[in-house]
Amino acid sequence: MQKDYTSLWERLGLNLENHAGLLGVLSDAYKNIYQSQRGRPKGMEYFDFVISEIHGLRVEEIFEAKKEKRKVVGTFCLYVPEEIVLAVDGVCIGLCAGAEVGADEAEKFIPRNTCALIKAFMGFKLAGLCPYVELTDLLVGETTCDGKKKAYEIFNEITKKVYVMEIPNKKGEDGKILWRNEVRRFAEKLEELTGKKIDLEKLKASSKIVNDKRKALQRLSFLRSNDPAPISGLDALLVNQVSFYDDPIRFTTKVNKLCDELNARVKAGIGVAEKGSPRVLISGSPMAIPNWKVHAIVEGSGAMVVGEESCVGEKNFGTLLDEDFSSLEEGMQKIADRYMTINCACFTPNDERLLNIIDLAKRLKVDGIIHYAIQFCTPYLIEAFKVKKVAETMAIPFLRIETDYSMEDIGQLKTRIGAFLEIIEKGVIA
Ligand code: BJ8
Repeated sequence: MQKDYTSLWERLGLNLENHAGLLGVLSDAYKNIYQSQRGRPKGMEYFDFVISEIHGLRVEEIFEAKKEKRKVVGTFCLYVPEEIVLAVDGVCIGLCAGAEVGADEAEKFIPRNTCALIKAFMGFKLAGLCPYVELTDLLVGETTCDGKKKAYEIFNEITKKVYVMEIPNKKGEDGKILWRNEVRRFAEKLEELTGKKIDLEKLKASSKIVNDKRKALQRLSFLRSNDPAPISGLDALLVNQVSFYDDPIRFTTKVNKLCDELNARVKAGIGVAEKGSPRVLISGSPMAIPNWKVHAIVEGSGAMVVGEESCVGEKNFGTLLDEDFSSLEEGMQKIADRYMTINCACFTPNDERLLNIIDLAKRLKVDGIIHYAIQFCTPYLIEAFKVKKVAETMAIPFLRIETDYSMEDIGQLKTRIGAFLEIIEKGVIA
């Protein structure tokens, strides 16, 4: 029997009627997509529980943390350094959403042809459906794509708590200097917000927490290299999505426990699909909760998603922070340098992303690459052409998908993905 959180949601000013509708839709989608899978690892029970409590227990935990004077920082991009938020004893929450919610409300402020991810974070707030936004003390935006950059201006007019980090467009020495200064400025902003000073000890402790989380996610990624895959792409995607809002220490423990179980499965030759099933890498725009559409279609068609080259995936944990620093200044520098290794399509050039795709395709032994871009996401849509070339060079079948959060194109996507998997199985490159 689930706890009743109505009074908490009421205190946070949510639209209770619409919110109940949203949770109902989410719960149905989860049952259909997730709980219908066969052979799931036992360790996924924790993540099922997290989803069943998506606006419950974690919201309550953060509400309690605020009573203890901890500040809550909401983010929309992988570039925001979580280590610094934790170093001031803050709570860091990723706020990107993967559902078509509040679009009508959002379109009163931003154009219809804005990407679904931006529309969703605006829509969730405007429709009174996101308890996490209401709990935040600071919303951190960034100068990545044009859509986000401009939407944050409006989001600040609505919420009055947006702070924007400047992210360079190029990774040359000038860009790196700009970014290092931005990381320091962010640390000062958080010290001012919390009234707490960051010292070496705190930064070392928070760096370890975030690195341990990355290491656990790396373990999961490496286990997916096995054939048969010991976990479905859907389940692995969910773990990655939950990493953005769960308590980081608890999350790491649960992922490591899951990985122990997967390790045993690998040794026993147990998988979630037959050995030799087509293996697919998905690359492109991030997939926030509950954006499970493409994975569900691929795996429902008999293939396995074995990796995500995206911010909800490899870009989040692929590089560890060098924790070997002996001064605050050196620590900040190493943090800035570590985040500069994220290969977002907002950078030009962005060749490291292509090299990373080659590495991943080899390590995960993929039979096909699907490039996924959210409609109107210009950076990823354009970069897809380079990813296609990489796939051609490696003689790996490639499919480019452009979609949004609606379910209207499900039939069309099933047909295209089905045809793509046939190409893989016949060993013919289109
Ligand atoms: S580091 S990918 S999290 S910016 S989907 S809003 S790019 S139009 S999300 Fe991202 Fe940071 Fe880059 Fe990662 Fe714009 Fe594209 Fe929309 Fe996007």
